[in-house]
Amino acid sequence: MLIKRTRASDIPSSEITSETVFHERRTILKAMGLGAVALGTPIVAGATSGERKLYTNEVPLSGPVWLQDKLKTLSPSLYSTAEAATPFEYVSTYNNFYEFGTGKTDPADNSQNFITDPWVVEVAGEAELTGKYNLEDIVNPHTLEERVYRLRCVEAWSMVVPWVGFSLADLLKRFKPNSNAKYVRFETLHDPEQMPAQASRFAAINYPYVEGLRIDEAMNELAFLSVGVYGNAMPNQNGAPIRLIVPWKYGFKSIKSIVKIEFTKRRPKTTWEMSNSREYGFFANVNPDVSHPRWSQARERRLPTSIFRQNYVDTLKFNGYGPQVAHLYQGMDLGRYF
Ligand SMILES: Nc1nc2c(c(=O)[nH]1)N[C@H]1C(S)=C(S)[C@@H](COP(=O)(O)O)O[C@H]1N2
Ligand SMILES: [Mo]
Repeated sequence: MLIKRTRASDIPSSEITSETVFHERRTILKAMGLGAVALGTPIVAGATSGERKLYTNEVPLSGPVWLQDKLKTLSPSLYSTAEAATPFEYVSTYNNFYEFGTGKTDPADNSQNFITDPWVVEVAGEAELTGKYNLEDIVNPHTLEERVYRLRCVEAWSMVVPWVGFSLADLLKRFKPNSNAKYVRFETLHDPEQMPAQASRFAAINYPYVEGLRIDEAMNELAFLSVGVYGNAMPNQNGAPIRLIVPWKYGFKSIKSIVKIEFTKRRPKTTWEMSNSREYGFFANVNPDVSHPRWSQARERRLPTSIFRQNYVDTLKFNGYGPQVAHLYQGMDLGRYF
């Protein structure tokens, strides 16, 4: 269940895990010797009753020092689902990141030397402020929060992931988009020396990977830029150092390892649409009533699964985020604009 929309300022202070409590919790777990053994086990340890809980995989903080400092002030979000998160070991080993290979374990296997620091993001197009910014300058003005969101892949599997990040709208507003800014286009790094699939003549899709949102979708409170999972920096295979999360849309909209954000007049051509527009649309809203041409979208396999227990659950329209986003599509034929 998604907690009803509430202004951040309305969160009772008793529900916010203070920095001190967060530190204490890490310290307590270390003292209990849980540091190593707990790897892969989500410890949802609220320090005292009434505290909202943060997920951690209980390994030392990683990433650049400025990010480690910000991670220490991570706070929970009212937009988090109360469903249990998929264990870190699945979140970080069952991935789609075609730049590193099309197999589910390829990204984890092939991205370990991927260099994500320093990292530059270009902001371009229809806005008052544009330019190239170090990742630190992109992230620093924002408070990091944990958003536990469902992620529903178009391939009909899903996970629940405790992302770390901040509101996309809050970032976009800093650049003062003008009235021509009708869409936002995102681009992944193109670096064939680091991303082996980009060097292949038989690539499954065109690179760089491109995604886009209508400006009102991008400004929706649920659209999120993520720099980590499980209280820590983003694993390379999950799209380090910064990626998009659009929880009401199929996973392919949630573009990884972003190097460019552009405000555009026209709807951008997106990677999967270009690859096969009959099967993958621009909108890609999760919808159990609109089948993929080759399979039903009515249900999904919630990870972790095993051959003995496939763990099917019903797919929800807008992935269950209808109360926050259904108004964006009022009057639209979702079967046509899939
Ligand atoms: N650049 C890039 N972004 C991408 C992809 C990709 O192949 N390349 N795969 C997408 C798909 S299909 C899904 S389901 C999610 C998977 O995110 P995860 O591996 O962190 O679960 O990333 C999306 N973002
Ligand atoms: Mo996906």
